[in-house]
Amino acid sequence: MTTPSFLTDFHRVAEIGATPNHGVDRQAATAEDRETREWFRTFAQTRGWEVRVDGIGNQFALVELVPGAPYVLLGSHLDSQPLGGRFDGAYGVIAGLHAADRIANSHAAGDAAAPRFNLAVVNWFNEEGGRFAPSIMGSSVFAGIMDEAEMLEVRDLRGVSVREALDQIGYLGSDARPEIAAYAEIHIEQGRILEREGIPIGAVDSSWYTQKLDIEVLGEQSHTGATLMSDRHDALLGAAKVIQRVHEVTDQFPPETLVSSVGQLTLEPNSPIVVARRVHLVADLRADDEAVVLAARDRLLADIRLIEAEHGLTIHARDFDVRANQHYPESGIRLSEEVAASLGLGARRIRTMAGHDSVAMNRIAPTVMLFIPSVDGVSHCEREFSRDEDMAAGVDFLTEVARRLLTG
Ligand code: HGY
Ligand code: MN
Ligand code: MN
Ligand code: MN
Repeated sequence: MTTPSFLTDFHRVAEIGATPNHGVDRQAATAEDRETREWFRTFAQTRGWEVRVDGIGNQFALVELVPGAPYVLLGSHLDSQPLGGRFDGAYGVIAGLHAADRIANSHAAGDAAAPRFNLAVVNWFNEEGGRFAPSIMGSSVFAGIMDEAEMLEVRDLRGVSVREALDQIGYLGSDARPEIAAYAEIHIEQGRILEREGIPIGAVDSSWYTQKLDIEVLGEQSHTGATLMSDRHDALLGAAKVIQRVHEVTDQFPPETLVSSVGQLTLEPNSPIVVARRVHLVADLRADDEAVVLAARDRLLADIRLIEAEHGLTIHARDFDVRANQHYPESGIRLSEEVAASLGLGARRIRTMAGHDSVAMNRIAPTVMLFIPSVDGVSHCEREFSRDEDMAAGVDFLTEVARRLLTG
């Protein structure tokens, strides 16, 4: 049973940055992001929990159960994609807060097994990477995978740095980071497997290899009417051919073994009668097998050289946001399977093609990653949806996982 307040809180947070078709737009360090952070802080402080903000804007709620002990950390991210879904990330943060609330209450009532650790909930900064690249930024800095000073200087397309943006919303913190004993994250699957098989819980065992290619196409600005075709060096035409090649290279691999898209493109000067001088685009390449991504990237780079020569362009391509395959610890998966049995909930092992903060945390602490079903498997869009009963079952599940991690 989950207290109705979980669903009330979930729907309350979904109103922050709400978009016309039931999505949200709460990009990192925007006013909408600040508003969810205020909600998170109020939830914790009304329960007497300590709240901290670290140097990259990660926000923590700390529930002290064993003075001086490390923390079992629950959480996910409240930032979203532009025109994103209201479940991605937010579900895991609100579920974490409610799991912590239930555990804190049972400890206060004296009817809980003696814990070895404290409990905390985190709202990671900039998991999505839509405004500031790379993604999974806050948890990667926390895990020591990315450098804090370097990430604070990353700038968005308008030239605003992470440092400036966090400062503007009052979340450029300096609090000490809690010591972590274990990490557990629950998230929507963002795929079709659990829904198709009618299984309420996924125990994530591995994540796909992913990387992005940051591509800059440089041509020559000219008049779309007065310039002879033989004199044109059209950056947008070159970019269009690069995008086409991304898909053609992907199609050279067995179906669904490699996934790719170009989702972001900026154009200069972007005028109807001016031949573009510069296009910036980002390609996202993912596969279960790292060798497939690397082979696809190499084919693409070779094709880019041909496009350069054919149109008299200069094209720069840079790997970034590279995330190696991750395998989650067997101990965590077995714990999830035991919890599923104790709650009478169906569960199955599942891989993730999407990246998550747990990919970073898995590098520094025993990590449990859990999924609930996504309706139609869609995400990163306003149509993203998960059912109340699946969300409620997930909160129950996460609470029981946290209880067991606390007694270690
Ligand atoms: O990269 C991802 O898949 C995540 O949504 N940031
Ligand atoms: Mn997410
Ligand atoms: Mn996402
Ligand atoms: Mn003119």
